[in-house]
Amino acid sequence: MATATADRQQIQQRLDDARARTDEIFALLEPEALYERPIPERHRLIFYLGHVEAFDWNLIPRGALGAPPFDADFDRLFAFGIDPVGGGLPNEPASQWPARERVLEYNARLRRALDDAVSGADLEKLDGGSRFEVAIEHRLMHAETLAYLVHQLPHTMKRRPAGAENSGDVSPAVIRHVGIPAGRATLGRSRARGFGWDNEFDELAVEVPAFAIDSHPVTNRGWLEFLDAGGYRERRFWSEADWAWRTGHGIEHPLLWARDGGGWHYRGMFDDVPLPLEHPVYVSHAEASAFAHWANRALPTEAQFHRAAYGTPQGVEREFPWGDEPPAPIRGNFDFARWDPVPVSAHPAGASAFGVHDLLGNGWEWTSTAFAPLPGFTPFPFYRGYSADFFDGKHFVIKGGSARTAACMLRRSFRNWFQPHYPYLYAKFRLVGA
Ligand code: AVJ
Ligand code: FE
Repeated sequence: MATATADRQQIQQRLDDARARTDEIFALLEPEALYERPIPERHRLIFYLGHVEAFDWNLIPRGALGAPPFDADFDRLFAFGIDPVGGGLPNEPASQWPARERVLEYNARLRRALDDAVSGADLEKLDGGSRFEVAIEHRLMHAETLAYLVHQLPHTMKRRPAGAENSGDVSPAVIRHVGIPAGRATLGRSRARGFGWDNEFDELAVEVPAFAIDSHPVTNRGWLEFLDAGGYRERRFWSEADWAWRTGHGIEHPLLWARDGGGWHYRGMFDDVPLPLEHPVYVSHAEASAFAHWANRALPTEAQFHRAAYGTPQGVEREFPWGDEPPAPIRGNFDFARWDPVPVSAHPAGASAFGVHDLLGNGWEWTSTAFAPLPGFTPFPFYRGYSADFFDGKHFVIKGGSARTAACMLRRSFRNWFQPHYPYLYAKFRLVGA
């Protein structure tokens, strides 16, 4: 009984912390910015303001405890986000969305009602607490996806929090090809190990043949070489679909690069700075694949990423690249540490047993693996489409995490995915092959 109360208090605390993370993002915005649509494939920002609350209500009080709708119209309006495949972009006018004040009021009342409803509830009814984990991690994922949406707004629409300066450059990292001997990589998660999303189950051991992988991800400096070699102009480096995307959208450089008289700049969250050459380059899967063709190498598979990150010369596998200790700031640029990347060599204490750096944090890493279920996949009965809607061969697995990824989602089994022509997320890459 006492433990149940302690568990619930701890869960309430984690929910409150997650709420503070989404509140923090909205607090950056000038009020009118809420009606902007910074990314054509996503909703206007006002949607997300209501979404993280409506989702929680639909999932917990309404979905598990028999509560009525909180506000039937808003509960439905804010229920689900979008990820259109192959066109079909939203184009409704901003005036179609409710006023900011009404959404803020819905949110404040909903949070109070939700906290009341769950305070006396039986954890059994909440699928042993899984629904809380889903609510908390769903919100934390939105704290990250909101960050890259807000990243696209002009600097004049946001207020810079204290301590958000961009990090300066350091001496160039020496990028080596690290040889990884053949061995086992354990993907996924066993059901005995506690909460994971549907796509993390079951555990799957894969024998990975020997391969070589870069010690660090590709930097802005490395990308300049590709660009200067005509990387965006040479048809032969690109697959047919990727070339159509590149030419159709007139893409000639990474999304966050801007040319400005004197040279290249990086468009940071709050300001523009001369291109930081030692930072990882953030690019789409299509651009990363073209770079790999140019270099005569390849993107790692999901299993190769695991092997390089969690394998050891002794054969045991570890929980994190650096060992089994939980994530801490010296290990990498994650858990909301910053708003922008840092040099790829900034966290030697985060290197894997094989000496591979910057694997967790500082940008997710693209793999060549299409997002698909592991054997034993079962959708959550209360959220059937979370992963299953995206097993379409049109999304690729990303691993690792960014500066805006919460520590709880740095677990080894966590899998994330995006379309290859979606350049907005904080994603870097590294190459494998001789
Ligand atoms: C798992 C990050 C790809 O943002 O589309 C949020 C997470 N799903 N609400 C996304 C998600 C539903 C999802 N990703
Ligand atoms: Fe969502």
